[in-house]
Amino acid sequence: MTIRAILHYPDKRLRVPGVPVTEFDTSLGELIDDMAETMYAAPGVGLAAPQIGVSKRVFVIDIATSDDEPSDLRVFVNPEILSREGEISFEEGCLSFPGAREEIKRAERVRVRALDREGKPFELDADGLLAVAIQHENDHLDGKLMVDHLSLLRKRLVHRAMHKRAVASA
Ligand code: GNR
Ligand code: NI
Repeated sequence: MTIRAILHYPDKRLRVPGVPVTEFDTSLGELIDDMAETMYAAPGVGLAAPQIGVSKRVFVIDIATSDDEPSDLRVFVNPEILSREGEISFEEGCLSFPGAREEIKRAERVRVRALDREGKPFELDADGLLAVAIQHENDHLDGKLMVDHLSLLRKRLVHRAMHKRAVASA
């Protein structure tokens, strides 16, 4: 397993929509293992393949963040959000926007259909942080980012903060 480099906004590869997975082979398994390792190392509650420069419809989530909770890795391949209900405002972070935290409105509950790493379909009802994370990761698969949910003012502020950070670390 390998920890992969996480792309930072405004890297253009974050805007490339993922293509559906068609082969459930060992290379998909390796990608998923690398994504999980990269997510845990960051650490983050989720990671989508486009964030490591792989334009495929795959994301991983583990919302068991505290040290005493057992880890609970969930893998979503070719996910589809079937329904959304309610509204929740949540302070989100994104590994592709280091240091940024922004209040974003999402559906409070979602029903999602996806394939697991073997290509077996499953459906899941989620609420709270899991529902927020599913919507956040699903956005990444469409090249959609946190800033796309913000007002023009907040978007500019985040853009400038990320630009400054990139210049400072160059
Ligand atoms: O680590 C992450 N935390 C987080 C917090 C609130 C809402 C969404 C997230 S996802 C983020 C990891 C990430 O960037 N996934 O794409
Ligand atoms: Ni993100």
